[in-house]
Amino acid sequence: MAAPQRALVSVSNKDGLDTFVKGLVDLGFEILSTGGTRKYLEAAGIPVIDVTTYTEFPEIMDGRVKTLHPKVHGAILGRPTLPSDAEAIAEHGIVPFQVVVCNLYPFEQTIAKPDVTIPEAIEQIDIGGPSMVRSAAKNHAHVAIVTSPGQYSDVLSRMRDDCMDELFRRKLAAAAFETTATYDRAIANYMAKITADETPSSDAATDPTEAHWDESLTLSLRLKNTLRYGENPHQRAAFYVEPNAPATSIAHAEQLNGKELSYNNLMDLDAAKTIVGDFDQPAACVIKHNNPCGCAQAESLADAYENAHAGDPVSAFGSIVGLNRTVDVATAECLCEPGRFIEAIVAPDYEPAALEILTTKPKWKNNVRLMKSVFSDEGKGALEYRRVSGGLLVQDRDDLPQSDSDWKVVTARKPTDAELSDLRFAWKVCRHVKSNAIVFAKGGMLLGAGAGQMSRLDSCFIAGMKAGERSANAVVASDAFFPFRDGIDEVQTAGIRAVIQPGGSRNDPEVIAACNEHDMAMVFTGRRHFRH
Ligand code: 93A
Repeated sequence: MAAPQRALVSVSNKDGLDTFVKGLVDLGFEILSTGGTRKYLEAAGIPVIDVTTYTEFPEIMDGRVKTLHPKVHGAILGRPTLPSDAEAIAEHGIVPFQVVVCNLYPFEQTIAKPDVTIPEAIEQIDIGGPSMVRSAAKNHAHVAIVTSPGQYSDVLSRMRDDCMDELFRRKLAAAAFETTATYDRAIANYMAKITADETPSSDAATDPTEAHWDESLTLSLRLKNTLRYGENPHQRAAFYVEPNAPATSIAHAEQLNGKELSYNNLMDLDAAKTIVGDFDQPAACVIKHNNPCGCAQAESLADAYENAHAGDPVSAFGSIVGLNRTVDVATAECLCEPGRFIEAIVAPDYEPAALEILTTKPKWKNNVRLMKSVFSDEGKGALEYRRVSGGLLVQDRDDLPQSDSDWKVVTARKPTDAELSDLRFAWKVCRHVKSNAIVFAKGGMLLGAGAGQMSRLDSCFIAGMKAGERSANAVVASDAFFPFRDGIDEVQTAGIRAVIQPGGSRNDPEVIAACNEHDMAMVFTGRRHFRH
């Protein structure tokens, strides 16, 4: 008599399992299962053989060893058409599986829990599951490996129609290896993270030249959702997220109102959040095309937003707004003043009354995207990736804090207290503006930014043009050194009284002399903040 068709079923996620396994039984399969899966299937009225009955070996060590047995792996890896394998199969009482259905312990869901302990996380590292998945994927010439409930209906209909061919099994195998690779990546990331958390900070490499870079880099990203389109309507787009992305990341932001997020929204929300996240005081920024056209810090969030909007009210039309405090009613009312048009907002939270305003006003209801996102330093210092043709550029994020004590006044005149406080503000904003970046500021408010110009002098013109008459007695920040005195002369004409920049040009003496001539104060920070 021919050996029965057998399926091994061992899953953590039981979604859709009963219907699928009933389908297998109807096709004549005998089902073997591990403890929890067997109980679930029996409760659904499906006859199951416990895998321990077949192996004649019990589950031991709290289930750590359930399927790690030669009779299981022999039944998955064996090639019944190969005489030597067929001999081993017969000799050891092995009954081959034609189908393996397995999904793994929920490791990622476990580590996503805020209060998870390391032993709890370790216990959720599945060993037997990936071993079966890899065995079955390797032997896809003989075995179909099913790793996701999303595959059930396709697998079943192919079996019913008798078209479970080797090509399809190979596709299933490819998906299976993808699953185990992603799973292992998540474990490796978690282990690296908990190890780094426990490493004394003095041991941590802060200088990128001292960092240890792996010889090869595997990024495992998971599709979160497809997007309507990319930067432009003719570009396809999707949002892939890192399995271990911190809770502070834009990937974990919660949408409370509004239309579906677009590719550009996500880019700008990320930029908005990053900028206001740098401020301790209540702060707001207004983003257009990934650059701040307005940014301010103030005593209250509403004032910060008003000043950020006032920075460049014309450009603010159709903007993305970042706020670093819970949105209160006063701020909500400023946000939806008539004539203003906001695409999306990101903030740590919204007071219920503020949310009520922002989700019920005409033009706001179901329209303006309101994002709630965790603000904290977690996730700072992460790596940054940039695709170029044929490769990936990887660098530390430009978010190391810098203290004023490294700064040097290089001019005869020292900045006044008010100028110094504006210089601090301007320097914070400047690193978030595309190079060449020139930022004019006064009173904790961005007055004008020259962004993304190919010449620093052009950025100076633009910042001055945007600030207009408000630049009288304002300060300027420049993301990199002034290569010539022309930039200084230009901002002086606009009314600037103090300058902050990294310094380090061969022409520093000429630039310092220009400032002294104009009785301007200048600070060198020693750190450049290009942003391309
Ligand atoms: O603890 S394990 O690493 N050791 C094993 O031998 C083993 N065999 C299956 N994990 C093992 N599994 C996993 O158990 C499967 O990947 C599946 O996720 C889960 C199903 O267990 P149960 O049927 O008892 O709920």
